[in-house]
Formats: sequence, C-alpha cells, structure tokens
Amino acid sequence: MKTTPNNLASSLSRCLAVTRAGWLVLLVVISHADAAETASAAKKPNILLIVSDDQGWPDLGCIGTKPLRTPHLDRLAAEGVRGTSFYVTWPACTPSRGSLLTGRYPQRNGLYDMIRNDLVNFGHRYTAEEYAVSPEMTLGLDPRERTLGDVLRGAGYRTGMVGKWDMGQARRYLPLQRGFDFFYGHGNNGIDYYTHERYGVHSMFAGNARTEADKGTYATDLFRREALRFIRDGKETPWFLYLAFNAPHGASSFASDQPDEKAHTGVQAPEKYVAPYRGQVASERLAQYCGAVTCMDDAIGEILAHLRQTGQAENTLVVFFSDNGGSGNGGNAPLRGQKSTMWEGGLRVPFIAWWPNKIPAGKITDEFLTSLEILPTFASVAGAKLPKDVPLDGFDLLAVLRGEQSSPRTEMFWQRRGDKAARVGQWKWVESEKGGGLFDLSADLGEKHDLSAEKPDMLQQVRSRFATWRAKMDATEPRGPFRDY
Ligand SMILES: [Ca+2]
Repeated sequence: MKTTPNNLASSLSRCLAVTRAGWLVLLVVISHADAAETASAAKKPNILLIVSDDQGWPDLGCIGTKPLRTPHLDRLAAEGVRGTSFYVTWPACTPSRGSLLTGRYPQRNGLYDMIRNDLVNFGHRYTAEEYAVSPEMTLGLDPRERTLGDVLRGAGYRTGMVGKWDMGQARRYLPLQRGFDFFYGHGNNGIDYYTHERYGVHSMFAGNARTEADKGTYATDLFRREALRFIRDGKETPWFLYLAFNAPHGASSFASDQPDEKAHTGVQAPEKYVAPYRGQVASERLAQYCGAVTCMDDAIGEILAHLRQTGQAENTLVVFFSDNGGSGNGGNAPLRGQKSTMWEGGLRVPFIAWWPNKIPAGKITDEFLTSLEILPTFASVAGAKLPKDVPLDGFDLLAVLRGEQSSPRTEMFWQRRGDKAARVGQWKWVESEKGGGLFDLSADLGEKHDLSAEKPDMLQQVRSRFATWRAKMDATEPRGPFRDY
C-alpha cells in the first residue's frame, strides 16, 4: 500500500478515535508499515537458479514413472510451472552450462566441447605438475564472454555461485573473475563426492583458493550449507544464486575395489538415502543414483523452507533444470537415448519455474523452450542491461510461462563434433554416429519411426535450416578456447 492523500486521511480519522498515547503509537506503526511496503515494492526479486547434473527428463517423483522420491521438487512444480519441452544446447555438461551462463549457443561462445583430460578416463593418475598444464587447467570460457553473474551484478545484485562451475579452473576462469561475488565449489567437470578429488587431484575451492577443510563431507551437504550461507548474508540487497549440484553425476574417482582402474565408482550417495531404494530398483547402481537425487531434493527443500521462513519466497524467482539428459541410470523412457546423444533423451530435460503470484501455480506447459532463454529472462526480471554487441540466442520466457503468448521459439540446433540435430516445429532431425532420421515429435516422442523416406521435402527443409544456422555460427565473432582464429 502506498501512502496516498486518501488512505492517509482515513488513517488519521481512525487515529482520532483513540487516546493520545494510542494515537502516537498507531501513527508510528502506520508510517513503519508504509515504509516497509515501499521498500519491498522497490526491492528487485531474488533469483535462484538450480541446475542438477545428468538428471533424466523423467526423473522427478511427480512424473510418476519411477520409484524416485523428490517431494520438494514436486512441491515446486505443484506451486509453479513445469515444462515438458525444455532443451539444453548440448548433450553433456560443459557446453550446456556455458550456454545458460551466456545466453548463446556453444558455437557462438566458443565452448563447444568438454574441458576434460581424457586420459583420466583410462586410469591415468596426474602429478600436480602434469595436471597444471593440462586442458582442465588451461582451458575455459572465453574471458570476453559476459555471464549471468556479470549481467545481474551490473543491475545491483549480489551474485553467488555454489557447486559445479565447469567453466575452467585457472584463476582467470573462476567465478570471482566472471561476475560472481561468492564461490564455493569445484571448477572442473566432476569430483568424488566425499574426497572432492578428481581422479586424485583435489578440486574443491572456496573463492579463488583450493580448500581441503571440508574433505570427507558429502558434496551435496556442502553445497546446501554454502547456498544457505550466501542467502543469509545480507537480506537487504537483491541476490542471484547459481546453485549447480554435481548430483546425480557419476563420481570422478577410481573404483578402489576394482583391479581395473578404468572402472568408475558411479554415483555416490549417503547410505540413509540409498537404503530405502534397495529392493525397489533393479541394481545397487540405480539405488545410489536415486539416493543422490533424493538427497539433492532434500537440500533444495531446506533452501526453499529458509526462503519461506524469512519472508523471501514471494519475492524470489526459482528456476530448476538439469544440464543434460539422464546418463542411463534407469533409462529416459519414453524418450530415446541418453546423455551424450542427439536423441531427445540427451537434450530434453526436466524444467520447473516458481515465483508465487507472478507465474501460475500447478501448470504444465509443452511450449518449446530452451536454456538459451535463461539469461534474457533473468535480465528482464532484474531490470538488467543485456550484453552489448554480441548476438544472444534466446528471449524472455516469462510471458510464455504465464500463458500470455506462445513460445516464439520455432527451431533449435545442436552439434557435437560430427553429430548433428535440429528441431523445427514438431520435426526433429538427427544425423549421428548412433543413428539418425526424421521424426515427428508430435506423434512420436520416442523417435522410433524414421520418416526420411516418406517426407523427403520436410527432411530437406530441416537440413536446410540446420545449414543456415551453421553458416551463422561460422560467421559469428570467434571465441576460444576451441575455435581456430
Ligand atoms: Ca551433466
């Protein structure tokens, strides 16, 4: 309520009916209430972006296809909007995350492959000196790229990054140099959930320095703790927190009980979360995966409870999605394929947006949306200026979530080395080592019936849209680390 002549007059007339002492108290109360309301109306909304790692499209309890429990994410969906046609820009971690941070296709921002020392996957143990000059330490998101942190900090936000950064580990690439005021997490692609080592290399950071202070504690518990620490620090400034769990990604550790070090440990989760799934799911590996998801859900629940308890819920936009499709733990049915593939199972991910009284509650939308929309949406919510002089590839999606308009997105393109895919309207085209074809998603979500032979004109049209996109990417101002320029 703003103080207008009318409501001030009515307040005064009410005051006249009380005693002199009560009159003064009432006036003080009214002026405090007005000041508080004016301040909260002026305060920009907080923004919480939660990203999970390799959580499959069907892997929410509310979808009901698996014995997976995610009560807090289910509640978020019940009180917000759940998207069923939300895509990421790449079927694995690094380029997908680079896109959500920059609002640009990986082929534009230059980070269009993994930053990863491939030798670790073959049991190679790096010395510190060897690791220091390896790709994991020397490559990262081009320093000229403007991130969500830069954009929102420019609008007066306090910005935090907790969890898996994956945009490079050299100091110039770490969050504190990329628009964030706070960082706790790992800079690289993956860690052991307890030792925080990546195949033997200690990888947890607090700010710009590696820290072993929390060694032995499960990563999700640490990210929950640090997210709450960031949110509690200074309620007066609007904040943006990018909370990227490494769960339920497989651990980056050698399996100690296996004679062959090539065997990975798989997903790790605390016993109390794993035990209830034993006997309910087909394997121990799957029980660990489900436990990791439920533990993450618990952490999300605690953070949301904190927002409610501190009166911040009404003024906080929460967006949740997974960085790529499920890695095969229990499959992505009804979708085909998994992480690293160009099938829907690699690219389509669970999505929830929540903002009490600002976007609808309990709505499910099948509108065509992608992670490229995140940066323009957050910039609009924050009243922030968009990065200048660089093409962005998405749009503000709030009007679509509110049901005020259909998604302006009609097409989307993907490329991972020789693997290519496009979605144009309801049509999906795939050309990859693992197969290909033309599919009608409106009738065949599982990409089972290749219509290339039946619909040659449509095939030609989609391929031609892909070629146009590719030419645009080639013509864009080149960025490192992979582009040759
Ligand atoms: Ca991932």
